[in-house]
Amino acid sequence: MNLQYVPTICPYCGCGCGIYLVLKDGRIVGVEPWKEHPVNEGTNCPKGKSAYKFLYSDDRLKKPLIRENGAFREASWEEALNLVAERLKGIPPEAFGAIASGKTTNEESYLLQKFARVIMGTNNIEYCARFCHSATVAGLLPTLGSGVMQTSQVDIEQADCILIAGVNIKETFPMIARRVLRARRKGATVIVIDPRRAATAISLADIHLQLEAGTDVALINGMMSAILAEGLENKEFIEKRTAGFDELRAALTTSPEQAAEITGVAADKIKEAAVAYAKADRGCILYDEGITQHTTGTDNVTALVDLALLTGHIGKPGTGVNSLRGQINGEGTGDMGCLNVFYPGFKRVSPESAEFFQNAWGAENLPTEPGFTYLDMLQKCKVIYLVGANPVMAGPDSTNIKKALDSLDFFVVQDIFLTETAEHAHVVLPTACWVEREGIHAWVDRRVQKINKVIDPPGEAMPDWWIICRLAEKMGYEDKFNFASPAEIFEEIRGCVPQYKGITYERLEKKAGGIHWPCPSEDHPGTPTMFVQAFPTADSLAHFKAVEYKPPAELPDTEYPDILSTGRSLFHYHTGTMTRRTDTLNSEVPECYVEINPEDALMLGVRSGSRIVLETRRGRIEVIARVTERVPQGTVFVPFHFSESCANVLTNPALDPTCKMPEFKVCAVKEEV
Ligand SMILES: Nc1nc2c(c(=O)[nH]1)N[C@H]1C(S)=C(S)[C@@H](COP(=O)(O)OP(=O)(O)OC[C@H]3O[C@@H](n4cnc5c(=O)[nH]c(N)nc54)[C@H](O)[C@@H]3O)O[C@H]1N2
Ligand SMILES: Nc1nc2c(c(=O)[nH]1)N[C@H]1C(S)=C(S)[C@@H](COP(=O)(O)OP(=O)(O)OC[C@H]3O[C@@H](n4cnc5c(=O)[nH]c(N)nc54)[C@H](O)[C@@H]3O)O[C@H]1N2
Ligand code: SF4
Ligand SMILES: [Mo]
Repeated sequence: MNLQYVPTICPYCGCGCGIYLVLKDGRIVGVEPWKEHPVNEGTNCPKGKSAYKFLYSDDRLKKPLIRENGAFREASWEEALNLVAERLKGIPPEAFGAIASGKTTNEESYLLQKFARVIMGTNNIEYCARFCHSATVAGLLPTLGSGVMQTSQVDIEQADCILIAGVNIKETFPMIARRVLRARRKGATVIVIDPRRAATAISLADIHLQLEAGTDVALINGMMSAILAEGLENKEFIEKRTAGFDELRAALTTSPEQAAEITGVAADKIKEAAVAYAKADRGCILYDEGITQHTTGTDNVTALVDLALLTGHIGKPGTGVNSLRGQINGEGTGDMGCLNVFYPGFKRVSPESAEFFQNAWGAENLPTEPGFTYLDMLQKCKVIYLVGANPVMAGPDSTNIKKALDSLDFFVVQDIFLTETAEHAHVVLPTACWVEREGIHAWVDRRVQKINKVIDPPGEAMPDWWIICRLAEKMGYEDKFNFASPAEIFEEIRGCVPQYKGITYERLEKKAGGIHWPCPSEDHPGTPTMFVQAFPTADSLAHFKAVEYKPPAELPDTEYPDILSTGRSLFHYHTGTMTRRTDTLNSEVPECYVEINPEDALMLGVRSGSRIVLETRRGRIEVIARVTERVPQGTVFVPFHFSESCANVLTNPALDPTCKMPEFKVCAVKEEV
């Protein structure tokens, strides 16, 4: 027996935990802890412990598929790529769209945007960040100049007050929850803002502000009024490092009492939380989808920025307004320019950026106007090339998304499984993933780490980077996609993305836990904490921006009397393509469920385990009831991990007007038995 232990990084959430894969005769048979890895120090959540199982699923895609007479047939790479290249040639820029992935490596994401821009001439390139952190970018860029997480997750331990807004870290960022617990043991106060009493509120909160869904702006404005009333604002910080304070103060009319009326949280509790955060030496805000996934997502994020600026809790380790990007490459794919308004390195789409990349790539006529956003692309483009996303389950109002996909002239999907989305494709291309190829990713705290190739992909599956290069070749662009390895692609990235300039494969091999970008030179240690000296704005200052409370787009009425909220469970990941194929995880939560409050359950006459129908203006699904006090009366919660009873049949596609984020977290619903 030949056992090998190979270190790598977990394929799931944004924490980026180290694990050891155990190989027996070249096959992965288990996972062991990696004790020296600084993110997790040997602990892993259940997903990490069974991380490799999906790789060996019998239904991995092993050959390209071409749709013929309504059914898929297997094809050779040569035939499939020739067909795709043929169909893409001559498509006008505005008719083509590319959807990138939070799962592919930086090298692969970079190539896909280069394909869209250089070959197809369009900025129609998007990825799941539109449904995740578009509100962060829209909220943080004008105020702070950058939309990234500002402290290393490790340094959260240094905070003495942690405000957790709309993120259930105990289930979704378990290693960050571990840091919060350690900080709390050292005396930190933990405030949780969440309409649900989910695992995080139960296990970590000293103060739980259980607000009505969608009322965060009112709550935070109320907290700021309380801080000003007590004179607890950080005058020195405001004076030296910010602009616009007087305007904020003038606009701030919501008292804690008025906030209490809107949010349902007692005014005293709002004041208590505000004072605890303001008095802290290091206050740390952690937020995620409960803040961003609203028609007011941009405003919610902006209000949190105002709160951090008012108290000066920004620019030191263990402080900041920290957006938690949840995918293995949620940060990196954005860094690589897979957004309709950004070239790589967050260079905003403009004639100057186009010129910069024309020089870098030896390309001509790069697009200078923003492309369509994700949902617009699905509606307006005729041809879509989608790499590693599952919008039929992850997009709002999925019935409408299926319709849009079925009306495309040509649809190519590149995935590891025949997903709910791939079912609608004309051509499906089988890819390698995770440890079947090498490359780098950027995790939640801009932590860049490298994943090495450990095993071969199944059948004829090939890495995403290889597929994109071959396709570019067939389109006549071999010279610009002439890469023999991810290492060669990364060298090009280092040349045109300044944040990554000092990071090399060799450095990453040597340093467990990787390097935080920005890293401008090879002797630079990386940057765990942002904004220490200055903000990356035109005047180096942070800018206050007052926002006013606006209600969600669709509130309960007599026909649909309750609120539906959607989100995640510890044991599953997103649309479940990987976790539903992992026996140890799927057996914990084998099917879709709805959390319903005991009072509501009593009125309906249901118990845990009963089947109930949920209906919204978009559609109906049947699910198993979980009667629990995790949700307040009048609110039900459904995870979006399951193909049967897909939560997104129900959700409202209403968008934030600034960032086009759908309102996944609030719509009106009725329950029936
Ligand atoms: N197990 C697991 N972990 C994951 C993922 C996964 O699918 N499974 N996905 C990863 C990804 S990509 C992401 S983006 C993150 C997401 O991580 P989270 O944001 O933690 O995920 P959600 O379950 O969507 O939970 C958001 C929380 O916001 C609360 N909330 C709902 N509405 C409101 C509101 O109006 N105001 C406030 N303040 N809170 C509200 C919900 O009750 C819920 O507790 O998780 C990452 N980690
Ligand atoms: N109702 C509701 N909807 C939501 C949310 C919510 O809270 N509520 N959250 C939103 C958020 S935050 C996010 S981030 C999105 C996620 O939305 P998506 O990113 O669309 O969902 P995933 O299931 O992560 O899809 C990733 C796909 O990539 C495939 N894959 C894995 N590895 C590789 C690889 O190496 N290469 C390729 N080509 N493919 C690979 C997987 O099989 C899977 O099909 O969902 C959003 N949708
Ligand atoms: S916390 Fe995230 S990265 Fe760590 S083992 Fe769990 S899913 Fe993997
Ligand atoms: Mo996400």
